[in-house]
Amino acid sequence: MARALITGITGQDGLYLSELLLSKGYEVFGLIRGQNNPKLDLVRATVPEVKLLTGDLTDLSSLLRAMESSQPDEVYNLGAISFVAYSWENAMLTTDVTGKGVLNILEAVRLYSHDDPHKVRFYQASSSEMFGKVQEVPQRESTLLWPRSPYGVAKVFGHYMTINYRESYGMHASSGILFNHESPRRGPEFVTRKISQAVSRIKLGLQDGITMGNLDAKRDWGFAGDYVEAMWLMLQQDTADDYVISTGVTHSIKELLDVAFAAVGIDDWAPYVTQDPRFMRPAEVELLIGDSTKARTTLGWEPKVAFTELVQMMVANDLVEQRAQAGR
Ligand code: GDR
Repeated sequence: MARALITGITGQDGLYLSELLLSKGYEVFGLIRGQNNPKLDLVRATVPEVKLLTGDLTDLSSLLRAMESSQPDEVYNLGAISFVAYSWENAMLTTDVTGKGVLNILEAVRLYSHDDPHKVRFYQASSSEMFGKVQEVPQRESTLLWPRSPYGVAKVFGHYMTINYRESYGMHASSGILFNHESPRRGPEFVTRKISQAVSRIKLGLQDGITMGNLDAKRDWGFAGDYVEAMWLMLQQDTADDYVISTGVTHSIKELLDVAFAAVGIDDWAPYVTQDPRFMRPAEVELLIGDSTKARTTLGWEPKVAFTELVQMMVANDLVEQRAQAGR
């Protein structure tokens, strides 16, 4: 039975990846941070078969212990402080976790597999945020990175450190440059879920409107369930490499609002939406659109859920959730 260790088990990707690996017969271990982590119950309820280990990406000794207890064949580093807007307010913490945390886990994998650099296959969750002020459209693996946030800078560090460990130590370390990926499990601070929750509450008469930031930014949004499949495929290749994972289609926040409000029968969302500088960022990533040709040809991967279906899925889920909460 293959064994996998996942950091960031409490996030949407950690949960979807756990389900995928469990369905393939893996024994799955999840690294969980802190005392009384508020998401512990969610993980236990969603994927009860996952064995949880205590550890923190900023604490190398805890990562070494996690490696020893799980003896993994594959390590997926999904753990990060992942909310871009927050990273300006907590740049150093973001650097420690999202950046230096990658070095810590790479080092734990290297020390654990000192007798055979191929003993463990490693996946790093890199991000389209690394493209920032885009230098090429669409963005591909070779596009120059120009991050626009402390989060993006930290991800660039992790990305190159992964490549460096691959080149220096011959480790099977791959980096997935994943464009935005969403699901009903997405945290409510991210724009898709913020909108799907608000739209559902507006429809149910629980909320009057929604306050937004920049409505002109464009993102390449896919479904998280499709994207974790790409992570797994990367680690099944003979050679480690870097891959862009994206749909190749971009939409603005305004278009996101169009689809989300239309899903509850509201054609004109203008009366419900206001903007506030509070939700604007000091530097914005205006346009993301990924070219995932390499992943499609080499991994045989392709996204299955398109933008409209994704947004409708999220709104449908939130309508049920919000209705249930309101009834309580
Ligand atoms: P992003 O996701 O920063 O792309 O990073 P997010 O959903 O937070 O923002 C997307 C775009 O929406 C604009 N926006 C708003 N965003 C939020 N959160 N709230 C608002 O009210 C709002 N109004 C407009 C933003 O300015 C931005 O342009 C996500 C994260 O998951 C990262 O961890 C990951 O690496 C990348 O996707 C790929």
